Amino acid sequence: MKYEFLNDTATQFQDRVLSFLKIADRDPDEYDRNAALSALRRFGEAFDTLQNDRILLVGDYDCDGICATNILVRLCEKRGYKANYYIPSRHKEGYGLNLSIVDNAIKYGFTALICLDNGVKANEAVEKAAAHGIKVLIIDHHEYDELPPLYAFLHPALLEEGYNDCCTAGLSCLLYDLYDQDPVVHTYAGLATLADAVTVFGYNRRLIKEALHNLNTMSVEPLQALAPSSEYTCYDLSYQIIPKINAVARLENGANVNMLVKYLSSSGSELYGFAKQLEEINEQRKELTKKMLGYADTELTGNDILYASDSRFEEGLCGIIAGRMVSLYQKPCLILSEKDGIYKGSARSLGEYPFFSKMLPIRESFLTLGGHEAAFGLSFDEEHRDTVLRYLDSLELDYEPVKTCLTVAPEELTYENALFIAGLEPYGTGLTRPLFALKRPAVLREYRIKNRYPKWLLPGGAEAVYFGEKDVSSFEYLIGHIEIDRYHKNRASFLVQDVI
Ligand SMILES: [Mn+2]
Repeated sequence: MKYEFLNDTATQFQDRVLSFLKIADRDPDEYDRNAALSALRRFGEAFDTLQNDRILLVGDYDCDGICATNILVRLCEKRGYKANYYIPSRHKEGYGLNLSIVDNAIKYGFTALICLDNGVKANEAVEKAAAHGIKVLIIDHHEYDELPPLYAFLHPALLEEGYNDCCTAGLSCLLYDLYDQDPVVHTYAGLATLADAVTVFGYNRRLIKEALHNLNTMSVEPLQALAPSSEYTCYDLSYQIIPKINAVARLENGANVNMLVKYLSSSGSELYGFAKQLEEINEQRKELTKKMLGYADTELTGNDILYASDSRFEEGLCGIIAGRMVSLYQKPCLILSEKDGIYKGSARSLGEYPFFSKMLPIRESFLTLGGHEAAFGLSFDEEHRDTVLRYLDSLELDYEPVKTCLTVAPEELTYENALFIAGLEPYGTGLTRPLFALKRPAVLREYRIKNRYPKWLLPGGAEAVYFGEKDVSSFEYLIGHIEIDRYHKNRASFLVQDVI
């Protein structure tokens, strides 16, 4: 990893951070609370006409899709609508609305379909439903080209600035708000906003903050049961709650994802039964991830692009494994699970390397190919295996990632500055936690955590800790984040990410 330093010691620390994050003159919380949102209102008017319909909500199996479906279930209940929901199985059916769901909707007499977090790519299924007189409504934030005529359509691209990067649960929350305010709905929308890695500005930022506030001040049991905490932060959502929700669809033999929609509306002993099950599924997911990391590490091959293919890879975990391999080897990576002559894989890029675009010259070789530069999925059959792998071997990584960091002096590692950095949360897409470079400081004392990881006590009282594997006997800079010390609440701590 290459680093670039921003050195501007003349400016005061906090101003330096604001300009480094490019929010010196842009308030990330700012958005127009009174925006007209006419696309939302039009959708609401169409939704108002469904009182005599039999509605089928078709969601997606990830956290955003599940939360959006739960929000629509709540809204339909509130309005007295007759609605059922269905989340297709990732393994048996794949993502989104398909022809067999439409056939069943026709068979069982549904008269309206609302696709949540899917639908903009399901033209054939949508057209079939419409041809049978079913009203099709879509709430989705995935990119789309051309759409067949729809009964109603809600997409962030149709909304004003500050709202135009909402995830599906965020859009569903806006719809719910047209009728009533419910903090639980806002909490789920905030959770999904973080889970879907949409930008953390404007309305998205408000939702994430509301979610944290609600979790800290009221009962939102289905989430609190997954991660008990006395003070919820984004960390709890991203690393404790969201993975447990997403784990269900990742495992082929986990559980039916539809249970999650119900879980988010459950209470009492039913809730704790579900929560226990989610806990177990997540443990299984972790166990399997560990095994797969082992396989990947021994089987990884390739030149500048790394890849591994194995029948023991669980399809739903390939993305996680690819991501870990990228950070380990600093090269783009593709992990393929092989089953009955079909290869299904998840790819993760390195930094800004346009991995997805590099696949386009051989797109004819793929059965499916979809996603974006940083992360995408693909599949191909045995017949195209050699073409694809040889093509990967031929690619050159004509790119080296550079991370920019702000230099910081040891005396600036104060509690006040750590509080300031924490006060700018939530960090995420578009506003990444600032990275600092600390020139090798004078050290008062060095300890080892678990006899292994170094911890340095610095003259100002702050501590620096490093959980990495690099040799620390000689280095020039510590690269890392400034945080509030988790154990001594009135101290700053420097969480080292790299030593150079
Ligand atoms: Mn989504």
